[in-house]
Amino acid sequence: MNIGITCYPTYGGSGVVATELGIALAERGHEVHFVSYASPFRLQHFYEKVTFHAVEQSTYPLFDFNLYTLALASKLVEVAQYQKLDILHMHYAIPHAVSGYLAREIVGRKNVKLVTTLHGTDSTLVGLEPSFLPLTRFSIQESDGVTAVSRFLKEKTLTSYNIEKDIEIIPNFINSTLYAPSTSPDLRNRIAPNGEKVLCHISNFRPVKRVTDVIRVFKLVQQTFPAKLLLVGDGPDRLECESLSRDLGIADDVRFLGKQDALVEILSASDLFLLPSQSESFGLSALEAMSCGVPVISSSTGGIPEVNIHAETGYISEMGDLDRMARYAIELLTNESKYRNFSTAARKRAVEVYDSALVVPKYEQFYSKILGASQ
Ligand code: GMT
Repeated sequence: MNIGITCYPTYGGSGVVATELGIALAERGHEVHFVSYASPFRLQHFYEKVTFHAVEQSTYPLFDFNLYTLALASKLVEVAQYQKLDILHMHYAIPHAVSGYLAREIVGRKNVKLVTTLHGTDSTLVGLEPSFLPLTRFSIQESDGVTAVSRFLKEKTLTSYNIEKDIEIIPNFINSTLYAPSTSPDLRNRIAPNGEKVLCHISNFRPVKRVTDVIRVFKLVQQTFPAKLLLVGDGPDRLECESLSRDLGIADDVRFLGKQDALVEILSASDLFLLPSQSESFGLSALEAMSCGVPVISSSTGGIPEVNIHAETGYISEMGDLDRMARYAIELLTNESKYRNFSTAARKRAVEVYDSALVVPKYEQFYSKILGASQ
């Protein structure tokens, strides 16, 4: 198949999943064309069957605003026509599904099919804002196929937009060969030279991630035994988090690492992953941690409980119940055999349920179904 993929090229779960999907599809023999304003950050190597097409954004004195949605639609038309695309696969509905809709209408419904994958806030938050709601609803309804990354997201979408649409659940996935526990003690010794426990959190530091909860839970844990906290990523809440860790007197034990590519090394040097989000359709970072054998302490929001199984791969608490999260963290980190069982179960679940070799074929089957439906 010839597949066009549009995603956000920056750090973020939807871009990661879209890029890894494109790479995996290319490795399985498909022609993949990424179309976006910049090359996806995860696309770091040369792949025979992968091409990137940049969306040019023209400036014109009359336009005080950005016309990316339209420029993307035009580029999708060009790529679909010249590369003979079968599928336009839009990741994150806003504004991609709208551009995809325009492109498909121009190229012709018989010539190319539109698939939209909902990732989270595109459907549950931003998409519901009055300025976007009619378009989000319309583009979901008008897509030839829609997938959601969790059962939670599917159900939330159907009820929020009051639509009847077949939405296929295709969960996020991981390359569990790449995301595997690595045994190098070097990094760990540098992070925790006195054998301290290491807690970790990775996100884009947006308010929905509640990174300040991570810091407060860490403070409670640290009152029981020496520990270090690794915070990976960057975003609007980072400054507040830095000053909170100073105010709580724990700044020396909290390391803000910023955006990092070496996630496997960092996760493998960690004992526990914290994800106390207010909203999370899936929680790809939790899956990355699990694949590296790191149990997860998370909130119960959204699709997280579909990924992190309570009392098996980690623990789940009500969002904001910091005492409970800290109690769970302490319980796991002070009971060696329980910890080992949780770590093994986390890795096992990542490999047996979410490995890319199991999930990528579900997208291929979905594309075939959509293409078959039109013949
Ligand atoms: O929806 C977002 O907040 C952005 C998006 C992203 O690009 O990181 O995150 C969502 O998609 C990820 C990949 O499918 C999921 O793992 C995240 O849970 C989801 N975020 C939210 O629902 C808040």
